[in-house]
Amino acid sequence: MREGKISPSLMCVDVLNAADNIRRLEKCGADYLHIDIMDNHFVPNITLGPDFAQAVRKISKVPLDVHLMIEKPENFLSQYSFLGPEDILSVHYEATFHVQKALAAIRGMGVRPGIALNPATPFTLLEHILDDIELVLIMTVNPGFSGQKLIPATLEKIRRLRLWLEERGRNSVLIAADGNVSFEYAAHIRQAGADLFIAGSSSVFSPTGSIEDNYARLKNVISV
Ligand code: S6P
Ligand code: MG
Repeated sequence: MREGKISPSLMCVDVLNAADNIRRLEKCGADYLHIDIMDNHFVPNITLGPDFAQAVRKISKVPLDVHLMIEKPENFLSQYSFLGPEDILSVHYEATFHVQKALAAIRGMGVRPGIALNPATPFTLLEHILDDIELVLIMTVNPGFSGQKLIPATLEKIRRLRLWLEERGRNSVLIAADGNVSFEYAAHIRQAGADLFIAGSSSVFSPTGSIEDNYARLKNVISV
């Protein structure tokens, strides 16, 4: 199994100490920084925006993993021109009629394209866009909010997706899990075959420990 990677979700940082939190995450060895962008249309909430993502880029060299939860993302990609070849930019399959066009445009920007799937969306829909993606972000909760409960069927979805990708010779495509990736669930998600763990209020930012202790604990869980 490949090494599991951690992408702390910056939606869960202490907002008034965001720069400090980011530096601490960098010292912990964070593999990516996950940035949730919402538009109050695709999901009923608003969180971070492209300016925040660009500001993070200025203070950190950690690759960014930008998760667009916005309708018609193809119309907003130019706001992410500061991203580079190590960064991931994910759009939702459900958010556009022109998903291949959006993914090809991300590739054209020199950024790694990712596709995000809501819990009810089957991964078999990816059959004809496998050349266009480097990551599948499986939502393990319905998108929009932190602090939700994982939907158990999504664990089986990850397991089957891993096999489905293998059958198609697409092992290089990464699988990310996003939503309630707790210390407990992370072990199951790892078993199912995920590569990237989006870590929010139920792990790295859990009030039960410091960022440093929580990060080390999660790393431990996914390193078995
Ligand atoms: C949710 C968003 C996620 C959250 C993450 C928070 O719409 O895409 O990235 O930030 O789920 O983690 P937790 O542990 O609070 O669910
Ligand atoms: Mg997210």
